[in-house]
Amino acid sequence: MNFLILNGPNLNLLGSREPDVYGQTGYEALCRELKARAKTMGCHADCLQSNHEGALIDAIHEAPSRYDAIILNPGAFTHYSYAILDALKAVDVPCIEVHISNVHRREEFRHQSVTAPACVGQICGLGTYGYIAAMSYFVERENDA
Ligand code: CA2
Repeated sequence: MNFLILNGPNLNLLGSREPDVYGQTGYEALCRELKARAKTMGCHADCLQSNHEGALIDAIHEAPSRYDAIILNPGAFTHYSYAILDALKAVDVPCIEVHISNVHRREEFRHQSVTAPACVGQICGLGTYGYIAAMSYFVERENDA
């Protein structure tokens, strides 16, 4: 399977601040690890991070020609981007939403995801393992088909 691992605003800062919330792994190291884990599953993963809503939407629009599944951490766009919701609904590529932190233990505004209804499911609070769990789910689902 080919995975698109898409990360939204501020996730390029991983590892540099708030390690208690987001862990100590930097964004580049995370991508290296996720690509290596994809390989052990017999898959390929591309990582893309953007602080810009339109760039994330463009990547979602382009996904059908290249990817079997999207693993998306929309960052704070999770909580208010109807544009990302519409983009996910517009493409026929399954998506799992991942949050590194447990958003339900945090501020009230983080409890709602406007993007999750367009996803197969949502994983939160498992740290960066959430991205691996999402890949693993898609691989097992494919093997069951
Ligand atoms: O828990 C998650 O993965 C979030 O999607 C992260 C977003 C936040 O707005 C969501 O509510 C939950 C924020 C990412 C900010 O990442 C940083 C990483 C290191 C230092 C500063 C910010």
